[in-house]
Order: sequence, then C-alpha cells, then structure tokens
Amino acid sequence: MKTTFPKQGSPRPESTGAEVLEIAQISPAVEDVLAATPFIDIHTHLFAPSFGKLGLWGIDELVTYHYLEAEFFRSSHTQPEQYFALPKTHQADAIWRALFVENTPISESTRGVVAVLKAFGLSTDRSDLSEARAFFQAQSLDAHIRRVFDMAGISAVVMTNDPLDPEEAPAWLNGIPEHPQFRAVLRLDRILKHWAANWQVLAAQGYKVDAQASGKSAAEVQRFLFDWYERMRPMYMAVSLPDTFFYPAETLGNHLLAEAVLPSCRELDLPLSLMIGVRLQANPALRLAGDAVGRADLRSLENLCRTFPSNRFLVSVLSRENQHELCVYARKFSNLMPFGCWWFMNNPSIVEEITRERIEMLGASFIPQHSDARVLEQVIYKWSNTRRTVAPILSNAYRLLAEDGRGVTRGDIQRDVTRLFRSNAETWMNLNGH
Ligand code: FIX
Ligand code: ZN
Repeated sequence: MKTTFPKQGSPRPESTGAEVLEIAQISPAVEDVLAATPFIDIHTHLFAPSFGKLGLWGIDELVTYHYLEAEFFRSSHTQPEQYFALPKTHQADAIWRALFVENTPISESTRGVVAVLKAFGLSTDRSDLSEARAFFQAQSLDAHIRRVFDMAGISAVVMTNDPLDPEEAPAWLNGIPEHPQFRAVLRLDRILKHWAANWQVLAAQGYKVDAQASGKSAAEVQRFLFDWYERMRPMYMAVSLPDTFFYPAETLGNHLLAEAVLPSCRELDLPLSLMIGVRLQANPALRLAGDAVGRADLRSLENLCRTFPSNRFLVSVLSRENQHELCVYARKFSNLMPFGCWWFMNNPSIVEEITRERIEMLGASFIPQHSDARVLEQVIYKWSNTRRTVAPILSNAYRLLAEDGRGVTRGDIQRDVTRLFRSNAETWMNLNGH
C-alpha cells in the first residue's frame, strides 16, 4: 500500500519546445496545447454502450437536461407536474419553444445546446427539433461516441456507478465488458447517506448487516466493497455530501465512513471522492432539478485529512463560499486533491475565479475541471467552455512569470497542461495510459 503521495513535476523538457516564447507567443501556444492535449474527464454520469438505456444521448436528452428544466420553469407557465406527465419528446418541444424560440438562449446551459448543434453542422435557430432529431436518430452509437470524444478533446471519462441502483446493479452482476474509454467509480450515497432504506439490499445479498450498522456490519460492508471492486475495478470511491455534513460526529454514516469505506480505500489504494455542499431536493417538485447548494463547514476536511493521513481525498465543493477554504486546506494536506468546478460552480465567470485562485495558491497541483455530463454530447460544449475559460488564465500566469524574470517555453506549457488535465488524475487514480 502506497503511503507517500505521488510527487508530480518533471525536469524542464530538453526536447522540442525549449525555446523561450515572446510574450505575444504565449497565448497562441497555450491555446494550441490545450486544444491538442486530450483530457481525462474524472466525473460524469455517462455510461458505456453496454449499459444500454442508462446511457443518455441525443437532442431530446440534451434539451431536457435538469439544468434546462430548472430554467424552463422560470420562463413557462407549465407546472412541474404537468411537465413531468408529458412524454420525453413533448418535454423537449416545450423547453425548446420556451428557452430557444420565445427567449434568447444566453444562459450557460442553453448556449451549450446551441454549441452542440453547431458542432454537428445543424441549424441552431429552428422553431422545432425535427432536423436535430433526424440527425441523432441516424447515428450509430459506438461511432458516435468516438466522434464525440474526439470533438470534446477527451480520451476517457469516469462514470458514476451505484452498486445498489436497481437498474444498474443487474448489469454488473451479469458481467459488463470493460470499455477503454469508460472507467467505473463506486458511488456510495445509498450506503453512507441512506442506510435505513438500503441495508436490507445488502442483507438480501448475504452480507450480515443490520439497521444500526452494528456488530459485524462495518466488516461486512468492507466485504461488499471488495466484491464490487472486483466487478468494477473502480478508479475511486465517491459520495456527495450535504452542506450539513460534519466529521467527526456520532452518525451512522460517519461510522461506516471511518470503519468500512476509508479502510477499504487504503487497502485497495483508491482515493475517496467527497463532493460536499448539496441541499438535496430543496424543491422536490422539480425532481433532479430540485437540488440546491449550501455552504459547508470544511473543518470536516481538516479532520479527515489529519485523522486519515494514508487516505487520498478527491474533493469538490458546491458552494462558492467554500472554494477559498478548499484551496487553503489543499496547501496544508498533500492527501487532498481539489477537483472541478462542480454543478452550480460550472459557469465561466465562476470557473475563471476559482481557477485563477487555484493556480495562484496551488500551481498545477489540482484538477481544474470535470464535465458532470449526464448526456453524451454535453462533453463537447463543457470541455470547449473549459478550454476557452482556462486559456487566458494560464496565459496570464505565464505572462506574469515572464515579466517577473523567467522565460516560458512551450515545453513548460505542455508539462503543466498535461499535469492539470491528465497526470494529476492518472497518478491519483492509478489510471496510467488512458
Ligand atoms: O452528485 C452528483 O454527482 C451531482 O453531480 C449530480 O447529482 C447532479 O444532479 C448533477 O448532474 C450536477 O451536475
Ligand atoms: Zn455528478
């Protein structure tokens, strides 16, 4: 088991790209390198083709994305219960009419759909979705996935896999072929946050657990995690946590975290991803679109990183007010890796703010972004947005370095971009070569 954490960085490349760039050459070089470097997308809700209907793609899924549903209810008199009673295509038609025909699609999410249509050479200002539907219906999924990954400039995505999801679990139990571009993650929300509603599923599978998670339960949950490790070969284990989450505290979830999940992660040499700050179902009528954000007490992270120094924590926080603290904690604990501008943070103005601060405080020792894509083609606009937002921030950092007295080479830029969007993830998740 690895106790020291992978130290990153390598000597200045002697190969091509060693020439010191003129200030005016820096931005074009940064844009080039960002465009040419395939990224690893460490958190998505996408599924490999072998998961069938669980994998969402195409125009109706793009337009009914929960980000757009939330915006739809602000620009339409349709009530949520009326909307959710409609068939998918009618839901998409209603959203397209309200947000793209009767209004200008200037929000980040609506612009995203426009960018995807443009990327495929489709009209972006039609009054209906017939042209787009015909196009996506004509695609064969495997070839489409390869094309979309190329267009997005990504080499692999990491899925979100729930071993207790009644739709997904049978697929794994029946055996899922590995897919080089879709890696698994063991998502533990049902175990760590909803034990009361789920412990019987483990019991039914032969694990000796009880409602209080007492006695052998923690050891049995460990056995469950090892069994699923063998099935999924996950990149990490993960859980999203509310803004009210605190560690240490006498809760069943914290008991399983400390006695089952963290020991398993150590044993299996896997990071644990903590996504902190969601207020689930603030408005249940909006279903997936009904979640909100709250500022969390990040002293939990301080306590976890200090109490479990051999565990690696991949952390993303949902509240804007928590971003600075996360940066500071990452400077205190090398077993803490900040990643992504999660969900309500994934807007260019906020991505800019967060990324600038992280570069100023952490150099290249963080993972700037993940897409959180729920629909395949979303990776196209989410990664082009990231490249567009990050390019001037990186260029500015290099310009300041040059002005402060150290010339910048294309090799420097390549090394940093590779670290930010590939090797930090690869080393933390034992993902080499993907
Ligand atoms: O918990 C999560 O992984 C969140 O990303 C999702 O639950 C959320 O619905 C989402 O899609 C955010 O972008
Ligand atoms: Zn997510």
